[in-house]
Amino acid sequence: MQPITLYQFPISHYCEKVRWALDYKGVPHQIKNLLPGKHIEFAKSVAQRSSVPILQVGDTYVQQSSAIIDYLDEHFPDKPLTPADPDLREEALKWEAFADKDLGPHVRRWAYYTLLEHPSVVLPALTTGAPLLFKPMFRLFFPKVRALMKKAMNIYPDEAQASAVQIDVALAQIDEALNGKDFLVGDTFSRADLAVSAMLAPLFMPKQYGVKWPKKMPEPLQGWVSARQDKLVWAEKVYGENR
Ligand SMILES: N[C@@H](CCC(=O)N[C@@H](CS)C(=O)NCC(=O)O)C(=O)O
Repeated sequence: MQPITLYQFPISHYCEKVRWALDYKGVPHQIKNLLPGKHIEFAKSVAQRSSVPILQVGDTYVQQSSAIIDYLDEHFPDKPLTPADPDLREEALKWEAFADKDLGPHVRRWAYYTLLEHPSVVLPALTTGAPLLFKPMFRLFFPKVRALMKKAMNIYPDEAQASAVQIDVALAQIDEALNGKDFLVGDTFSRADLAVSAMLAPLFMPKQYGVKWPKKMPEPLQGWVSARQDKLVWAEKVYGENR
C-alpha cells in the first residue's frame, strides 16, 4: 500500500473531520503538522489553494475535506461514509456542504472571537504538536499572528455576532431535521453526521479531537455554549459513539 500522509493543523475542525474519517475507516496514515503561515508555500506547491487538510497518497495530493472523504470512500470502501442509495447520498452530501459552508466558518469565527483575546487559553491549542522551539517563538509573535488571523477570517465584532446568529440558525435546522433521531440521513452514521459534528466540536471540545483544550472556555463564550447545551448533546453523542 502507498504511504498516506495527512498535512494539517491540529486545531482545525476541517482537519479533525478528515482525522475522524481516516480513524473511522481504519486507514493507516501518518500526520504532518504544518506551521500556520509556513503552510502556504507547501500547500500551493502541491495543490490549488493554501488550505489544509491535504491528504497525500503516493504521488497524489487531495485537498478539501469533502474531496478527501470522496477519495477515502472510493479507495477504502470498508465502513463507507457515503450512503449507497442515490437519494440518501445526495442528502448526505447536502448536509456536508451545509456543515462546511454554513457552519464551519461561523463556529471558527465565533470561537476565535473570544479565544484570541485569551492567549494563555488559545496558545496551547494553537501550538499542539508544534516543535518545542516553535512554541516560545509563536508566543512572541502572537499579537502579529492574531492580527493576521482576524483579517483572514474576518474576526471582528459585527461579523462575529452575525456568526453567532448563524450558528443558532444552523443548530435549529439540525434539531428540526433530527427530530429525536440518531442520524441526519437514513438510519446509519454517515459523512453528514461526521461533518456536522466535527464542525460543532470546538464548542464542546471532545477529547477525541486531540488538542489541548482549556478546562472551560473563557467568558462570554462558555456562557453562550452552556445556554445551547441541549442543542449540542446530539453531536457529543455522535462523537462518543463513532469517534
Ligand atoms: N473547505 C475547506 C476548508 C479548509 C479550511 O478552511 N482550512 C483552514 C484551517 S481551518 C486553512 O487551511 N486556513 C489557512 C489557509 O487557507 O491558508 C475544507 O473543507 O478542507
